[in-house]
Amino acid sequence: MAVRELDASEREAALAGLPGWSYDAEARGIKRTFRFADFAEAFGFMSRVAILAEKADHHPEWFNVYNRVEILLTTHDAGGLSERDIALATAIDRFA
Ligand code: HBI
Repeated sequence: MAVRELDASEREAALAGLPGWSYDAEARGIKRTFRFADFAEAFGFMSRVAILAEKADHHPEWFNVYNRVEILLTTHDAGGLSERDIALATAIDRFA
């Protein structure tokens, strides 16, 4: 099924259910920063996200330094924010 970019109203509605995430117009995606007790916790979180991403065939753009993980979700195939990003963010929030 072709994936498409969400329009502004769809984006607003989706973000209402994703507290902690914000839309980055330049990156055309949603971003959230997570902070953990230490690097080991941060990396454990990244390992769990990696498994989700593989299962969803949808992968984050992310940055990690010590206990901080910054995640950007955007859909390259759609050229912006899509349902796939919302679904992955929702799954990530379940165990963040
Ligand atoms: N991950 N974020 C993101 N965006 C994509 O478009 C994407 C992906 N992971 C895999 C994927 N697309 C594949 O479906 C295509 O590369 C075939």
